[in-house]
Amino acid sequence: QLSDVRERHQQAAQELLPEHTDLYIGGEFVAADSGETFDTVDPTTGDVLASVARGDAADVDAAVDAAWTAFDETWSNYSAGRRQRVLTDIADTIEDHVDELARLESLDNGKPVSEAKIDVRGAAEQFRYFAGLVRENPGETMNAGSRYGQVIKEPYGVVGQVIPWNFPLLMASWKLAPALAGGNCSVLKPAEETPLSALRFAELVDDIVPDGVVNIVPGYGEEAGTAVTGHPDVRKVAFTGSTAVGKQVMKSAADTVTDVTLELGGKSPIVVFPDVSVGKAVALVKSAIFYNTGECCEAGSRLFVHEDVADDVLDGLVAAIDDMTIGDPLREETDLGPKVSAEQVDRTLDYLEKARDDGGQFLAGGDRPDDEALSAGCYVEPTLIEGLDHDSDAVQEEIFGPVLSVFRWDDYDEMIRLANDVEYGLAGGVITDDITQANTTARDIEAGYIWINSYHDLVPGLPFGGYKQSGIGRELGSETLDHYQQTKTINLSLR
Ligand code: TXE
Repeated sequence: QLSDVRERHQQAAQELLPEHTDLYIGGEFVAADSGETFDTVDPTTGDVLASVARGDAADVDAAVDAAWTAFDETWSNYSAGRRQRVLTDIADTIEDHVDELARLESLDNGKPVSEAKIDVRGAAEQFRYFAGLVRENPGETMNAGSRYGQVIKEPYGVVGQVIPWNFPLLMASWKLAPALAGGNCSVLKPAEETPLSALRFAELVDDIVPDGVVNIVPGYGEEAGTAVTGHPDVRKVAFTGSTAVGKQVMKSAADTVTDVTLELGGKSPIVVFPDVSVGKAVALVKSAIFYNTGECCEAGSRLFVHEDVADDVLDGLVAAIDDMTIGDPLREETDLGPKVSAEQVDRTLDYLEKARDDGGQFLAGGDRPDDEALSAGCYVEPTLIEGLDHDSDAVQEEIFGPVLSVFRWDDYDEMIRLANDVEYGLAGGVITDDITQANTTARDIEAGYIWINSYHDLVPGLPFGGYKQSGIGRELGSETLDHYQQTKTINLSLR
């Protein structure tokens, strides 16, 4: 019943909403300079969850100032050990609030709470991993003839970070942990669809993090986002979002020759070989595309299944879709929640319409679910489409929804040619028990991250990022620290 869902969400909102929905600048919660706010909406019910301060360029200026003050007066004077302690304390605090943060994330984003818990634990892990790297920053020394060289790493000072709505707290942690570990202060803009977990995070770490080291400025992309990424006093920009906006961010950074890392869209292939059990293939493909309602940059959204097992795998997928619990994301048993916004639903449905026009056959889904309890929410059915040309829009472009395009193959070289025939190169999946084949295919796919016999399994320590138009730079690995530090060479003459 929709009325039950509404009641559950209203109660949860009362319990979970952060006390402060203002900007977090210099350790204080403050209204936007303009006094404006914007609404963040619960995608399950369509109800407004909260009005949040709408930051713009004036607020970003204030946040950048606060961040430089914190850098100059506090953070740059902290020893590595003290910084490490801050990151560890953040990790502990997040872990102490897993359930609360997961439910808040689920309210604001619509993701199933079981998946939100994985995000929140992942956020804590991220801070813990980079806490470990804080002290491993040895630099180099060199005897270079008549000179003695020191190569040291220094922080940029203030970095600007803009994140999307699909993994709000996790993305904040992917950005903040390496920035802080590298010795920087941050101005972070959460997505306008999902500002709440970042604000709750600010409340939780307020006593741990020195004032101004972390600043959170919610707002719209064209107002607060451009102000962060184009700010002349921001020395490094990190952006996660659409490829279209990533290109704009890169262009605006050119004006100030600011270092940029980008984590952008994807259209990742997942390849099934005929040797594997159908059950294993179905479980992995299902997770690759439907996890987080398909709102994953790495989602396995193009399935290449070998002809010999194709019928069985597709039948298995249709049955697995039938078994999925689509519903209230706050319930533990829910497998698929709503998409983040009505705009995202329209975008997905537009692609489904195009796929229909292009002759796609829908093996499952293809519309909003026909269910009264879901009628107010941003739901889209899990969808399987076969028979599309590989160059059709629904196959080439990132849909970012629960939509899988299916291709059968028996010619390996042709399959690899198609797998690589997109402008993206973020990730890929290979499902086979033949280890040699798996490694060969992993090398043949043009992408920054390949899973063999798993998917979405991201861990701190293993770098994640894209080839081609999926991005520049890496997150999660130790090399991320390099993106947040600059190299200084000191050449001492011994003459
Ligand atoms: O993304 P945007 P949207 C893809 C996905 C999705 C599509 C559109 O295909 O359907 O993008 O989503 C901020 N300068 N991804 O419109 O606009 C914005 O406020 C600076 C993939 O939500 O890229 C938000 O904080 N910032 C992706 C963030 O950028 C700007 C995750 C992302 O929003 C800005 C999200 C500007 N000019 C969407 N314009 C992934 N890689 O995981 C917007 N923003």
